[in-house]
Amino acid sequence: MHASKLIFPPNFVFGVATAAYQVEGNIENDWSQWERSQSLRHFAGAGVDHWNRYEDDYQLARDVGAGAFRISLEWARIEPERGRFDEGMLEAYRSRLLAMRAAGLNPVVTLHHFTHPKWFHTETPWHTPESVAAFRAYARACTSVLRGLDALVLTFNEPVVLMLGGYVRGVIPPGIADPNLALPALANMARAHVAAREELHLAIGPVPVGTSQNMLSFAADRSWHPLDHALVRLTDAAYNHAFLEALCTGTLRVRMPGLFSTHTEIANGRNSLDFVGVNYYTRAHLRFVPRKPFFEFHYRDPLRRGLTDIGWEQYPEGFEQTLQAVRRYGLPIWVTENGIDDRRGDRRSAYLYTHWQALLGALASGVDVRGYLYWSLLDNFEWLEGWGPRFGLYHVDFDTLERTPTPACDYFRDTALSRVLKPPPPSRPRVETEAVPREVEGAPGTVTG
Ligand code: IFM
Repeated sequence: MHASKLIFPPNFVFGVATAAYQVEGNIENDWSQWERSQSLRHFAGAGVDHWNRYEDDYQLARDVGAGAFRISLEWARIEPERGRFDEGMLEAYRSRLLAMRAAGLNPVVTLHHFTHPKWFHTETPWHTPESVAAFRAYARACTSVLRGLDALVLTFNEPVVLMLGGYVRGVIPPGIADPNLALPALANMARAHVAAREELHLAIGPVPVGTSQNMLSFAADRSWHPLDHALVRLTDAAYNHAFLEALCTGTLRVRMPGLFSTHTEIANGRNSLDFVGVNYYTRAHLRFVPRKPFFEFHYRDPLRRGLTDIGWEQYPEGFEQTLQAVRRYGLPIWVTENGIDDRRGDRRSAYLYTHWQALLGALASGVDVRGYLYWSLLDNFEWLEGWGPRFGLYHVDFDTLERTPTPACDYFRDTALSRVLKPPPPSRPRVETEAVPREVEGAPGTVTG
């Protein structure tokens, strides 16, 4: 292997990612309301008490050589009633971020990671224009948290996943299953990004503002079938690129024949991204079927690498292809999520190795990737999958909340500090729970089930 494919650039940033509702604990928002109203089997409840243990968790991140830490601000904590901003909460988030900086971690801050205040879906839902003003006001309030912190800011995490889960399948809040409202909702999220960026730039200067895009590698389920290939092209454009393109060109273009299509102007959307956040996990196989929604979605394991515990293919080749594809935007790229759910804790280092190889391949061919944030620092609440999946570099005992390093912690630290990619030592299982790999059908992203 060429030397540059073994060594990370000196300024390359290794870090870890989290999101408020998945770790903080005791948040009252649209999702907690949804858990109760739908009688879901899983409740986020006390989370993993990151709210109280944040300083220890920053130290855990430092212990694995991380130089950046991604959190999200919980809108419901900051604006529990429409128009009433909780100053104490804004100060609490600010002092957390100052502590993060003091611990030697660069803050990466998401303003919106799937959840909303309880009032949002009844008063200003995403498919109405009022949503944009509501998000603008929230972002304006957040400027007092972010001032002078030199943070990277992500307006939205995975807006397309939210649109599909919340507005097409109706399995997550707001629980609407109406494709006619889905694209207006997505267009307003694009407008809300623009509005939030304007507020941030106005109040605190040219802070870099991006979004995190869930990006899947897609393959034709039947390599000989032209309609499966057509589906791959259309879905790649709609799922992976339409939102990013809207923020680069100023037009949201989506075309999924028979399902939905739009060509919508996003005022001031052109050049409204400062960097692209890529969340990459896996590959999906698409198969055309002659009835709505005209496709089936499968996770398969043709290369016999073993599906992950929740049934995703390990496909690092798709990571490199994804990074290459994002190059088209001519913007710096941050990997804002990548990781594996690994209950036994013996596959994570190998997953990291193969995905870092892919990342180095992209870097060596000139793709401008600035950093890599592992999802996640800690085992956490995985939305509709609840407490089953374990993505954490640190294992969390959900009864005692004790954090224990998985074998991948040493490997992560060695690589982050040396910047040299070496194969990991073989990992022994951390715990003896056996997970049975399976083939899974469904829709993208665990948040949609
Ligand atoms: O846990 C989620 C995260 O909230 C968004 N991206 C995918 C992760 C793993 O499913």
